[in-house]
Amino acid sequence: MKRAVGVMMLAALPLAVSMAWADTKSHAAKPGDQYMAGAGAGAGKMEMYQSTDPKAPAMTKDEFDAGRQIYFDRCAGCHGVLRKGATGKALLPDAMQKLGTDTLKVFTAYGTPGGMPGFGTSNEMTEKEIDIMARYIQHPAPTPPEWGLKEMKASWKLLVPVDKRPKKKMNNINLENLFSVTLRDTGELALIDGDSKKIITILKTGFAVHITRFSGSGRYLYTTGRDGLINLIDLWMATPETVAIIRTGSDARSIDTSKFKGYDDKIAIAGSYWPPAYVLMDGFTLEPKKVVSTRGYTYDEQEYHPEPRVASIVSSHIKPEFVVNVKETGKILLVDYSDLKNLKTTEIEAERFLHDGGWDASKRYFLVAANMRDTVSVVDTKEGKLAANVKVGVKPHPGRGANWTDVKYGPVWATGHLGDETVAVIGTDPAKNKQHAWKVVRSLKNHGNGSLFIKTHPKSTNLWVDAALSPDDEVQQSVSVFDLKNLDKPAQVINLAKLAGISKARVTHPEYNKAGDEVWFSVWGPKTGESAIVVMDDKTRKLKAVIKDKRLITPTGKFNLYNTIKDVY
Ligand code: DHE
Repeated sequence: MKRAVGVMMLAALPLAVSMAWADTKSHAAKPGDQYMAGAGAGAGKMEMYQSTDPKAPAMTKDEFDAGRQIYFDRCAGCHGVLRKGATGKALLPDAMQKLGTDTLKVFTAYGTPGGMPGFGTSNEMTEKEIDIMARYIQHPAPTPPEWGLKEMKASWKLLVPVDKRPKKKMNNINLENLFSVTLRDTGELALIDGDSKKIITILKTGFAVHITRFSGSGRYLYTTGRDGLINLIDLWMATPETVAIIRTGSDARSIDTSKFKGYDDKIAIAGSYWPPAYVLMDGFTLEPKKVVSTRGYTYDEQEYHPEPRVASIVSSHIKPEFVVNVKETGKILLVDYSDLKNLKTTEIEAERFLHDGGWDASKRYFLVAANMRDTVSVVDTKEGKLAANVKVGVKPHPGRGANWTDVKYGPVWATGHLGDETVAVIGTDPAKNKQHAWKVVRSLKNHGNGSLFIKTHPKSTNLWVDAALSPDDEVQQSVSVFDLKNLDKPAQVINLAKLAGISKARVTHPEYNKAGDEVWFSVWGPKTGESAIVVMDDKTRKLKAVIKDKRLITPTGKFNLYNTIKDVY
C-alpha cells in the first residue's frame, strides 16, 4: 500500500493547505470513490471532546483528531456523524471492538461486499491512516457542536444589501438558458452561457459544493457546500456575484426556495446533515428566521434517532410548501411556509433512508428514493398523504428522475439504480391509468450498475442514463440512450469520455438546455487531471460541442436555470 504524507498533520492545517494536500494526494485517484465520502471541512474542523473508553485501543490526541478529520471527509456521508448507520452500516464502539483493529483494517483497506469502497486499494488512505481509522471507530463517536440561530446569525454576511443591488438586469445573459456547474473539488461554481457555451464567471462557494437551485423569478441562485456554507448569487449584476452568505450547519446537502405564486424569491430553506435540522431564511438576504430540528423517532419502530439528516428538499408549485425528506426516520415533512410564526407541518410516514427525488409531470406527486430499502416513496402533496411505497431495484438513485408519457402505460417517472443494472419505470397517473399507477411497469436494462442520474425532456424522445459509479472504466465513461417510442429496443451505448478525448474520467449528470434539443454531461476527471462538459445533440445523438477549460476542474452537477425552476425533467 502506498504511503502518503503524514495525515496526523492534516487536522491541524488550515483549510487551504489541507485542500492543497488533498490536491496532490487523496483526490488524485478515482473521482467516483468520493461519492460515498463525507462531510468535508465543516464538522471535521471543529473542536470536539475525545472520550476515554478503557476497552478501546489507545490513541494520542493527534491521532484522534486525524481520525476525526478523515471520518468526516470519507465516512460520515454514509455512516452518519454519530455512526448510527444509513447508506453504510452502523459503526458503534461495542460492535467495532468485537471486530478488533486487524479486521477493521482489512475492511477499510479492501472494502466490503456490501459496497464499501476499499480506501487502501484506491490509494485514498495510507497504511497509517487505515490504522488510525481502525482504532478511531472503536472509540465512542465525538459529537460535533450544535448550531443554532445565534451561530447562524454570527456567520451571516449580507455583502450587498437589497437596496444596493441593480434595479434592472445589468447583463445580456440569456438567463433562462444559463447552466450552473458544480466544480466539486475546488469549491466553486462555473456559470456557463447555454447559448455560446462560454464560461461567464467562476464563483467561490462552500466546500465540495453540492447542488444549485434558483429563485422562482429566476434572479437569484442559491448553492450549498457540504460544509453548510450557502451562497446567494444575484444574476442581474453585470457579472453575477455573491450578495450574501451564511453557514447553516457543519454538514449539509440541500437548499431550495419558495415557488408558490406570490412567494417567488421570498423564502429560502436549507437542510443540514449536522446538526440534523432545516432552517427557513429570508430569500433576498439569507437572514435566518426559524430553525427546526429533525431529531425524533423512526417512522416504523418508533425508536429515538439522534441524527435524522435532512436529505432532498423540493418546493411545491401548487401550495406554499416545502417537501423535506428526513433520511434516518423515514419521514417526509410538508412544511407550510405561509406563516413562519405558526408553522404547520404534515408529517408523512414513508420509508427509511430517504435520499433524492423529483416531481411527476403533473407536479402533484413527489417521488423519492429510500435507497437502502430499495423503495421509491410517493407523496400526494395535494392530499398531504403517502400515495405508495413502490419496491424497485437495488439502491435507487434518481437525482430528480425522468418523466414521459409511455406509449403503453401513460405518464411515467423513472429511476436508475446504484446496485443493479435496471431502470425502474413507474406509472404516475392514478386518474386515467389507475391500473398502472405506483407500479413498476417496465424494467429497462442500463449498460451497467452504479447509475447516479437519468434525464429526459418533454420535447425529447430520448432517455439518457449514466453509470458513473460502475467499477468498470468503459461503463463509467458511457451512457445509455433509450428510444422512448420503442423501449423494447436495447439502448444505444455511447462512450462520452472518448468523444471528449479524455481517458480517465466518469461521465455523469445529464442536463437539458431550455429548448430540450441538447443534453449536457459532465466528464468528471480527477482534480489534477482533465475534465470537460460534453454537449450532445439530442435528436441525432451526435456530439455537438466539448467545453474544455483549465478552470473546469471536477465538474459534476449542472443545473439549467429554466428546467430547474420549472422542474422540467
Ligand atoms: Fe449528492 C443531490 C446527498 C454524494 C452529486 N445528494 C443530492 C441530494 C442529497 C445528496 C441529499 C438531494 C438534494 C436535493 O435535491 O435537495 N450525495 C449525497 C450524499 O450524502 C452522498 C452520498 C455522500 C456525501 O458525502 O456527500 C452524495 N453527490 C455525491 C457525489 O459524490 C456526487 C456524485 C458528486 C458531487 O458533486 O459531490 C453527488 N448529488 C449530486 C448532484 C445532485 C445531488 C449532482 C443533484 C441532482 C439533481 O439533478 O438535482
